[in-house]
Amino acid sequence: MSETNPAAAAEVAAPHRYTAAVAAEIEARWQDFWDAEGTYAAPNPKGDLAGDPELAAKPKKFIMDMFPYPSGAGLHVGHPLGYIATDVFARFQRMTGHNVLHTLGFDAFGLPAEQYAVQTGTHPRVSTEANIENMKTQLRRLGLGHDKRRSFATIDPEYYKWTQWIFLQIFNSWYDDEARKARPIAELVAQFESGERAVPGGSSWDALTAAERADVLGEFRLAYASDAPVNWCPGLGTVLANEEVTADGRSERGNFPVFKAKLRQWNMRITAYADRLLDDLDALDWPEAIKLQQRNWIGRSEGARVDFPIDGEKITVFTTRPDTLFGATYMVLAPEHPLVEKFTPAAWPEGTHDVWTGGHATPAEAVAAYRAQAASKSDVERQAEAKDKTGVFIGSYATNPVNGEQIPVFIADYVLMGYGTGAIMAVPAGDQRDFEFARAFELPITCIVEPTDGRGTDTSTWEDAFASYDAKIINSSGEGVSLDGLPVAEAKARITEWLERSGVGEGTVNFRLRDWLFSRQRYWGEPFPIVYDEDGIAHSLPESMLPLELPEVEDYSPRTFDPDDADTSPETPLSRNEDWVNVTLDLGDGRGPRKYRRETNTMPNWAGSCWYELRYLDPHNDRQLVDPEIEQYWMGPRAGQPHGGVDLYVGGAEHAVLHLLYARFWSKVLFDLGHVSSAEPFHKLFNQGMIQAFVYRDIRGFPVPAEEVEERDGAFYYQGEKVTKLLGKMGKSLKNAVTPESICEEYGADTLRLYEMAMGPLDVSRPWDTRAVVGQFRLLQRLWRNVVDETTGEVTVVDTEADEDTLRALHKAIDGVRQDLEGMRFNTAIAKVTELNNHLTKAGGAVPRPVAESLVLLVAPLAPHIAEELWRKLGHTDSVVHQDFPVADPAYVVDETVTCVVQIKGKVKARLEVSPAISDEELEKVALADDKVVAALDGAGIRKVIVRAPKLVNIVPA
Ligand code: ANZ
Repeated sequence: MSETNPAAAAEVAAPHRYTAAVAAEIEARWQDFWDAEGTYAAPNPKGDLAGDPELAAKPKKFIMDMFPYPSGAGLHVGHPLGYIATDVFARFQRMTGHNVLHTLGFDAFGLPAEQYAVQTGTHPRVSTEANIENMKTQLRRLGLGHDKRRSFATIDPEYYKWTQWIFLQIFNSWYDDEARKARPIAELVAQFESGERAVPGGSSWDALTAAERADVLGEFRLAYASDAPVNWCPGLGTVLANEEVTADGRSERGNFPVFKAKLRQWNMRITAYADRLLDDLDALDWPEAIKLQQRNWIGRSEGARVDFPIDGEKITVFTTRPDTLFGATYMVLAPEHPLVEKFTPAAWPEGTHDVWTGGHATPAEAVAAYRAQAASKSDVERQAEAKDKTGVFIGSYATNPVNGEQIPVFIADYVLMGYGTGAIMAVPAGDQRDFEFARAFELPITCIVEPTDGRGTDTSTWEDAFASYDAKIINSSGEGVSLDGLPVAEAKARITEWLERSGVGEGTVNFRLRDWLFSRQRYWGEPFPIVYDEDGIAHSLPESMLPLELPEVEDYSPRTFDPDDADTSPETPLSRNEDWVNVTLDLGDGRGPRKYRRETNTMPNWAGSCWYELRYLDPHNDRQLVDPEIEQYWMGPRAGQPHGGVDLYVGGAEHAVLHLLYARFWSKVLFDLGHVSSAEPFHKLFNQGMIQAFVYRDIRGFPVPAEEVEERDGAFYYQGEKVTKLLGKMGKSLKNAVTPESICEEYGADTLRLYEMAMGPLDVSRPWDTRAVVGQFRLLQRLWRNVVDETTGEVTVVDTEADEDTLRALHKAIDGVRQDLEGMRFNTAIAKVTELNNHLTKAGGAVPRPVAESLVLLVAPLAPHIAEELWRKLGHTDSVVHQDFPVADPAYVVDETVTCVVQIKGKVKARLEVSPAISDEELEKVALADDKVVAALDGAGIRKVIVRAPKLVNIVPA
C-alpha cells in the first residue's frame, strides 16, 4: 500500500466504507445465501398453495424475459438491461403481496453453434452447453432473482420432447372454419367416413387408397408437407421463411440471393388463424407500434372474387375494388399461374398487336421466354415500383362479366402467385401499375371514377392513374346493374351484391399472411417426429418414442452451393446417416413392425421459443406438457386479461412479427385442443431500448478498441492516429463491448444495476458511458454511510422519531417510488431514492431507525445485495426479499401548492392556491367557479379560456 494513494489512505481511515471489495464480498455472500435458501422459488399452485391459505390468497405475477441465445461471445452490458428491469419489477411485486414466477432459460438451437461445429468439429451440444454455463455465471453475478429450478434450454431432450409432441398435436389437427377452431384430425376422418362432410374430389372415403386419403388430409392438417414454391438459398444450403428474407430478396443472414423453388417442405397453416390473430390483438397490452406491425403483416384486405369466363372455363381474380369492374380492360396472370398453359393457344389470334407478342413467333414461345425471365426475380423485386412494366400476351381473351367485353389476357411479373388468386383484372384508370402497363402495351384506359383534381375524363391526357375514395363512379352501367353516381363504398356494396346474385363472384377477405415454412436443412434443430412408410405416407411417432433425439453425425453442415445457382436442391445433414434414417418400427397403429424412413429436415429455431413460457410453469413434468391446474393459475384468463397470458414480457422490438406471431399461433392451437386455458401467450409486452456505445473508426473505416481511444481537445486518437466517433451498437466486432464483469469488479453488481436502470426510460435507447457509472456507486456509498459508521462498522441509526421535514421527504419518496416501480419508470424511482438519501445526508446526525428501514426497503428491488446486508445489520433475521414494501402516509404526501393567476382580458382578477400536478381541465373548472372570477365576469359569456396549468388561466369573455 502506498502512502501517497489517497484512496488507500481513506480506506485505512474508514475500514468499513462501502468499497468495491466490500460490495464484492457482500454480493457473493448473499448470492450464495439466496441459492441455498431457495429465496426466489415460486410457489407451486398445487403443492404450496394448497396448504397455505395466506399464500393462496395472493394474486400471481408471471414476469418473463425473452430468453437469450447462449452465444460464445458471452454477455456485454447491453444484454442484461431487460433482465435487470424485469428483476427489479419482480422484486417489487414480491414485496407488494404477489406470488411471483420469474426465471430464465436458454434458446439454444440455432445456427452459430452449428457453424462453429462445422469449423472446429466440436459437437454443437458441447459448445452450446459451455456457453450456457458461462452465461449462467455472468448472470448470477448480477443478483437476478430467478427461480433456478425452472430454468432449461430448448436443446434439453426433456424439453424438446414436448416441442415434438406439440408438433404432432398440430399435425394431427385441422381447422374447422365453422367452429372457428382447431379440432383433432380423427374428427375430420369421422366426418368423411360418415358422409357428413363431402370428400374433396367427390369420391367416397372408403374408395380412396391410403395414399389418396393422406393427400386429402394433407389439405386440412395444420402442419402439412407440400411442394409449394419456397425461398431457396443455395449459398446457405437451406430454405428460408418469408420473414427471413430481406426486402431486396436476399437472406437476412449472410446476404445471399434467394430463389423461388418448388421443394417438398413442412408448413404450418398459420393462415387459418389470420382472423383470430388479428382480433385478439385488441385486448393485449402491447405497444401500439408492435400491434400495427402484426396487423400489417397479417394484412387483411376486404374485396371480392370475380370470375371471368374464358373458353368455357373461368379465371378468378381477387380485387379490393370490385366497383371498378367496368374499367377492367385486360387481365393479368402471374407467370407461374397453373392456368397459363391451358389458355396459351398454338398461334397468335388474328390481328394480335405487335407489342403484345414480345417479338415471339408463337404464344408458347413468348410465355416460356417470359417465365424464365420472371423466375430470376424475387417477389420483392417484382413488386418494386419499376416504371417499365414487362409482360406478354398469352394469346387468349376472357369475358368481362359485367359488360360482356372481350379483354386480352397477359402474364406479367407484377402479379404474384402467392397473393389473392394469382390473377388480376387490370383497371388502368384506377391502379398505377395497371396504368403503366396499359401505356406500355397500348391497352385502352377507361375512365370509371370522376377525377376530382381537374384533370378531366379524357384518359389520353392523363399522366397517372386516378385513385380516390371520395370520388363518384361514372361510365359504369350495364345490364342489371349501374354504379353511376355512387361513391366508392356504396358502389362496392352494390356490385358485390350483383356479383353474388349473378353467380359470378362474391365478397371475400384476403390476407397477406402466408403459411409458415417450417422445415430447415440443418443439423442443430429439433428432429421431426415423423416417419414415412414405403408409400411415402407420413406417420406420427407415438408419444412413447419421444423425444426423438438427434443422431451423432460426421458432418454438421448442409450442402451449400454456388449462391447464384438456382438449379440446386437441399441436402440435409441428417439424411447422410442411413442407420438413423432407415428404421423398422412398430408405431402401435395395429400394422405391426414395418420399415420407415425418417424425416431428415429439422425444425426452424423459432420452434423452441413458441411455447417456453408454459414449460417454466411445470418444468419437470414428464407426463404432460404442463399440468392444467398449474397453467390455469399462472396463465389463465382473468379480469382485464380475457385471453390470459404472461403478466409482463420484456424483450426487443425486433421480434414484432416472427417469434411473437408464431408463439401466438401455437398458443391458440393448444388452447383449441384443450391443453391450455390461455389463448394468448403474453398479455403485456414491453420493448426495452438498446444500450448503444460509441464506435471509433480509423481512416480506413475499421473499428479500433474503444477502451484505448484518447480524447484531446474534442478530437479522438488511437495510437496517435485521429479516429472518428459515432454512436452505434455495442459488440465484439465493433470493439466497444464492455462486460458486466468489468463493471462488477470495479463497483459491484448493485452499482451496475442502478446505473443501467438510471440511464433513462426503459423503452428508450441510450449510450453507455463507463465514466458515469461511478455516480451510482457514490449513491450507494452515501446510503451505506447513512446507516453504518465507516470507522467502526457499527449501525448508527437511532430509535427516535423523525422530524416533520424528514417524514415529508420519506413519505413523498415512498409514494413516488411505489408508483414509479409499478409503472416501470425505474430511472425516476432512482432519482427519488437519491433525493431522500441526500436529504438524510444533508440533515446530518444519526438517521431515525424507521426512516433507515424504509429507505433500505425502497432500495431493495433495485440494489438487492446492499439492501439485504443493511437489513441484516439493522437487526433483522429474515431476508429483505419478502418484506412488505413501505406504504406512504397520505398525511405527509399532500402536495405543496403553487399560486395560479387568473386573468380576464389580460388583467389579473384572482389568485388561486392549487396543486402543482393539477390538470388543465381541472384548473379551468376551479378558475371558472372562483367567486372573484364569477363576479368579474358579471354574467358575460365566455369566448375562450387559455389554460397553462398550474400557473395561468386567461379568460376571454364573449
Ligand atoms: C382492381 C383494382 C382497381 C385494384 C383499382 C386496385 C385498384 P391489397 O390492398 O394489397 O389487398 N392484386 C390482387 N392480386 C394480386 C396479385 N396476386 N399480385 C399483384 N397484385 C394483385 O391489393 C389488392 C389489389 O392488388 C387488387 O385490387 C388487385 O388490383 C391487386 F383501382 O383490382 B385491384
